[in-house]
Amino acid sequence: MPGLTAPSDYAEEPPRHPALRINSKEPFNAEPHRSALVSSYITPVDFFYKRNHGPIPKVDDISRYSVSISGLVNKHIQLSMDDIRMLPKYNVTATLQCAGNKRTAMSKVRKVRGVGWDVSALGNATWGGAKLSDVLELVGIHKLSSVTSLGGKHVEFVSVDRCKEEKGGPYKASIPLKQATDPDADVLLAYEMNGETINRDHGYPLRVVVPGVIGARSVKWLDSINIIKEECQVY
Ligand SMILES: Nc1nc2c(c(=O)[nH]1)N[C@H]1C(S)=C(S)[C@@H](COP(=O)(O)O)O[C@H]1N2
Ligand SMILES: [Mo]
Repeated sequence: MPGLTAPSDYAEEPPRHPALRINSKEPFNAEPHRSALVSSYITPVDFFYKRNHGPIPKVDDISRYSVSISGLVNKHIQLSMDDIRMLPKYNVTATLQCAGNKRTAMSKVRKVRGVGWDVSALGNATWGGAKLSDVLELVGIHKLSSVTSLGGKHVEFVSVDRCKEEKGGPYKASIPLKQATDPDADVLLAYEMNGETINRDHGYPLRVVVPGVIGARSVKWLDSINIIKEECQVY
């Protein structure tokens, strides 16, 4: 994995704001106090919830970083950060919410498994980056496609972080090709958050942002994109 590596322990985690309520230290899962969410329309990066499944990946050399695109598509490519920055840049203001938000309250009714979130596992940010629909055109997939000529119907995003849930395998998730190739769906490969370079906790150097669906689809530290037939089956 050129340029992007996943540490095997928590020795090199980034600094975090001390006011966050920590629900799990390793992996780091934390949310702000609810007052931080209502005090501004855009959630400041420091107070944006952090949801991780393993140690935070590191970029050793940004010039070696690239994202590969392959799978059920005729053309396979590798894109550097410069290639991605060369595409038209969009700023999309979108809310991310973890599917586990309010789990602590739900557990009072009936026991649910997972990180015990209060009510603030969500945030609203302005994400800056390239549209996935433009990126997929580089491998010959047209806008508003629901299937590729090789039978690909889903777009899978793969990272490098090691997840307990995946027996140490990398985090991944997919969305339908139709959504990925719809310019109006605003799916981004984002390198900025609130006007600044996205930080390590939120996916530096590049993350997916899929507006309108659970946060789990917005894969951080993007390593590769696969065009696949069936929706990704990971946890
Ligand atoms: N590579 C990777 N991407 C990931 C995750 C992860 O653990 N690893 N967590 C997901 C989940 S469950 C959520 S809710 C969001 C959280 O994004 P944030 O930490 O930027 O708030 O990222 C998603 N993307
Ligand atoms: Mo999540």
